[in-house]
Order: sequence, then C-alpha cells, then structure tokens
Amino acid sequence: MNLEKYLEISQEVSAAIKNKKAVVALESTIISHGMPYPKNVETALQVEAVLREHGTVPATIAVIGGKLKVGCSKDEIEYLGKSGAKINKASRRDLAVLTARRADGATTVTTTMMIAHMAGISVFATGGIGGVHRGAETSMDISADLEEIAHTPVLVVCAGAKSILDLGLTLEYLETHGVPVIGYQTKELPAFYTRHSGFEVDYEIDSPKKLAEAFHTSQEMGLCAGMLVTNPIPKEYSMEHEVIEQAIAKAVEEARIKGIHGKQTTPFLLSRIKDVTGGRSLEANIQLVYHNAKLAALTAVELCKLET
Ligand code: PSU
Ligand code: MN
Repeated sequence: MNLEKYLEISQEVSAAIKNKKAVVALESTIISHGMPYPKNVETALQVEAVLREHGTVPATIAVIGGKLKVGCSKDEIEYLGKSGAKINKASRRDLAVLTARRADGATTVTTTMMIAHMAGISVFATGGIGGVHRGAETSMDISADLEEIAHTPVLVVCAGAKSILDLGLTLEYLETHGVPVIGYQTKELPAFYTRHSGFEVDYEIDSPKKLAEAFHTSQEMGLCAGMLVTNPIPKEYSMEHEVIEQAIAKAVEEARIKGIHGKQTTPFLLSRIKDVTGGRSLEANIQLVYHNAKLAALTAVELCKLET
C-alpha cells in the first residue's frame, strides 16, 4: 500500500484527527450532480457551517487532479459546484482509473465512505443514499452504496431513501448484507422528502449518545461494518405525499422513455423532480441536509467521548 501518495488531508482536518476532535465527512456528488449551481455551492458551504456550529470540523471529500481530498477548500467547493456534471461521478469502480489519470471525481456515498475511512473519519452526513431502483428485478440497478455501507465502518446519517427507489427491496438488500437501519426518533423509515414510507426501521434510537454507543460497540467488536441512521425531514419542510409521488412517477416514466440508465439515473430524476415541483423539492432537499449535518455532528461529538 502507498496511500499517502494519493490521500491529501487538509491541515485543519488533519489537526482535528490528530487531536481527537470530532470530524464529519461530506460528499461531493450532491454538489456536482445533486443540485444546480449556485445553490449547490451555497448549500455545501452552509452545511459546513452547521457542522462547525455543533462543535465539529467538516471534511468535504472529492477527487481533484488525482488526489483524494479530505477537507476541500472554499475554492475547491466552488469548482466542484460550477463544473457540475462535467465532473465525473465517482463510485467505487471509478476511483482507481480517475485517480491514475489525475482526473477529478465527485464522490458518492460509496467513495466518500471509502476515503473517510482511509483518513480515519467515522461519521458522515448526507441527504439520501442510493439503493435498489424501482424495476431492479429486470434492470439490476442497485447502488454500490448499499454494499459499501455493509463493509466500511462509517456511520452514515441520511434522510432515508427517495421513493425513486424501491424502498422495500432496498431494506431487504440491507438486511441481507447486515446493515442495521436505525430510525432517529422514529419507527418508520423516512422517505427523504416526506417523513413517512410505510416501512419499519430495524431500531428506533432517540439520542446522539445512544447512536454513538451503538456504532462504537460495532467498532469495538471489529464488525468492520457501517451503520445507517435515517433522520426524518423536519415537519415544516416535508412535502405532501401525493405531490411528491406524482412528481416521482412522472420523472421515472420520462427516464424510461428517454432510456436514461446507469449513473445518469439519479441525477436525471433529481433534476426532473425539482422542475416538476417548481423547485420545492430542492428546498426540502437543502433543509434535510442541514438537519442531518446537525445530528451527525452531535453524534460525532459523543463518539469522540467514547473513543478517548
Ligand atoms: N440521493 C440524493 N441525492 C444525491 C444522491 C443520492 O438524494 O445526490 C447521490 C449520492 O452521492 C449517492 C449517489 O451516493 O447519488 C447514488 O448514485 P447511484 O444510484 O448511481 O449509486
Ligand atoms: Mn445505479
């Protein structure tokens, strides 16, 4: 192994890790592919501010010029946001080739977890994870995120999964691969834009301290596995079930007609849902990311206490 050749940790993040201060990882696909410019950059900077407000150091992760960056600068975040879809969406299969080419890559949940773990960061906040897509029984479109959460020891805080996915199959897949799905102060799996999905989570946990204890136990036992915390969008920002379901159905049908597939699917659906809802889905998306960042920060602080 010669990881140091590739890994570039910012001074601030590296000092925090050394001094056992809480650090929370953030992904960059959400910046380059998940939201339009300039809202993506504003959100990325604001989510870092939320992490700081709650006593942690943010580490936005991306591949830039063949370096695995942990703790992107303001300029790098601006670059990732402005370049948008021109930046490759980098999942596990892309990481080595992009890095060898000295290329850029926007990291998904998968590669953000991988790089966070390489750097020694164990808490990660995002919006939504990838999962088993509707129609996966014929398309076999299953996000690499699920596999990664199964075997990379990082605690991922998200707002559940969007119903652009088949939530029932996503839960089955996670169960098979041994991922505990935890509801934060809820027994029901939240569905990203809405607080309800009709599916139960495996465990309800009601405090950051208890979340940290569960993850710490997994670490101490050497399970070498991730954990998925699903945090419902705050009521005031959640969307009506009917509105969002119709928008999703429309977007999914358009993707089918246009033959959108593979890594283009999620960005295409997100952008169409935003247009169909007149931008409301984007606002909900931004708010739930802040909400998740806060919970991730509080949990990371508790985890630090257990680790010292
Ligand atoms: N869900 C969202 N917004 C996103 C993504 C998912 O609500 O930006 C991104 C994440 O980076 C996630 C990736 O890891 O899409 C999943 O892509 P795929 O389904 O191609 O694995
Ligand atoms: Mn996919």
